[in-house]
Amino acid sequence: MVNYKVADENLAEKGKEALYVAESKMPVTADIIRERFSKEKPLEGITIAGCLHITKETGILARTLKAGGAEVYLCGSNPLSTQDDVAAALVQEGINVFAWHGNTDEEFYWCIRECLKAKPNILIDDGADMIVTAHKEFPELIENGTIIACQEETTTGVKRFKAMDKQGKLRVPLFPVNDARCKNQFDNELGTGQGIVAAIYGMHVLFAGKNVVIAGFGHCSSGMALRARGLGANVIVTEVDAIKALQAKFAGYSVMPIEKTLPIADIILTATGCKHVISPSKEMFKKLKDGVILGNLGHFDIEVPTKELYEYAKEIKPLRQNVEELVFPDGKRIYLLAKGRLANLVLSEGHPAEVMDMSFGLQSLMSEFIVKNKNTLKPGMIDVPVDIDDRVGFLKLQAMGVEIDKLTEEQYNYIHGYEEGT
Ligand code: RBV
Repeated sequence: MVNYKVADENLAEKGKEALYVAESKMPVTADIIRERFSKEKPLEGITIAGCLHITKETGILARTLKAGGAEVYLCGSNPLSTQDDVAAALVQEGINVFAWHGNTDEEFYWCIRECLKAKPNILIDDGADMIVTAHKEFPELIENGTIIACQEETTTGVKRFKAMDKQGKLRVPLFPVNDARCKNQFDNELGTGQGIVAAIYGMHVLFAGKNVVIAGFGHCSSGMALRARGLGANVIVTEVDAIKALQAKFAGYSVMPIEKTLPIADIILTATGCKHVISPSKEMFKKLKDGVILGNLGHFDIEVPTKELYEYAKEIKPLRQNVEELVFPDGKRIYLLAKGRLANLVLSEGHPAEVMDMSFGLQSLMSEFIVKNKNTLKPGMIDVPVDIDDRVGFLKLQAMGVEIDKLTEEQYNYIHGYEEGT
């Protein structure tokens, strides 16, 4: 029996088409790993719950985990990122899905709880909400060993787990899959980087000649700065980290405090993982330029102070799908993308399948790793093994038909030795 609650089961046919498109762009997850999983069934008897964006790419991951023998439960990791057609198609395939576009905070957590009620053995989270809920509301799943280990997909989630671990509150083995090279150097840099087109989808705006402020210069935001520059924008980077600020400066960007950018910014896009990148005060809001586009590509909707902007605005006009015009008391207008939520997922379809292939290839192999090593895993943060990270890299190259060199024995010894010098 499939357990589910989705928006509309009749959307399944459309969802299947979306999944079909993603299949052909995800050869590592959909072909190479799935083929082996189908034969070896490494996840037989295991229930996996994923709190992930319900997109066609996540659908491909679910298919691969199921092919490996797992019972799969899914709920959305953001109220606005669920693609209702994909959710409906997955239900038809026997994936248990609790997700619909536009659910309320209360419904969002209801969906998480429905997944946890299935007593999952592995949790794959994106943003930490499901695993934190398991700690708070389903402690027995941790105490009685039902949950073997967990996997985290995104930077913000990893940040939360590091804080939990430091305070001694993380009670499960936690693999920060986000931090693997095959994830953060591709999905974050290229996927979020290309996500700046959300501003184009939202407002059909020309980047060339615009002052585009990119808040942050980590893996995600540095990718965004590069793409914005490629479109001809005058890119200004804001940072709090000295080294990242220097990297931005030497990459040729202007660097300045966010406050100084407000009167000149045409577009402000955030991906810092922090809150209140624009300080939530009337004084700051008054500095914003008339017509500025504000968008967030970080995990939570508090980077741009959404709530305070709504409170300050005297009028909120829905303008286009998931874009609102906020009219300030002085008549100034600003354009808010995606209600301050991840514009790269809400206004477009999320990160393209080609990069999600690597992230979800890693997630698939990590679930297998957890099952194989279930008797030795201890609570706390555990890095993704380097050989699994490397393997995904090799598989991606193989799928793309790219060959690379191999070290000779002589070269290997040289690289690992110290005696040869001048
Ligand atoms: N992300 N998933 C998709 N197409 O399913 N797109 C982006 C997709 C993930 C990405 O890995 C990132 O770390 C996270 O969403 C942010 O919530």
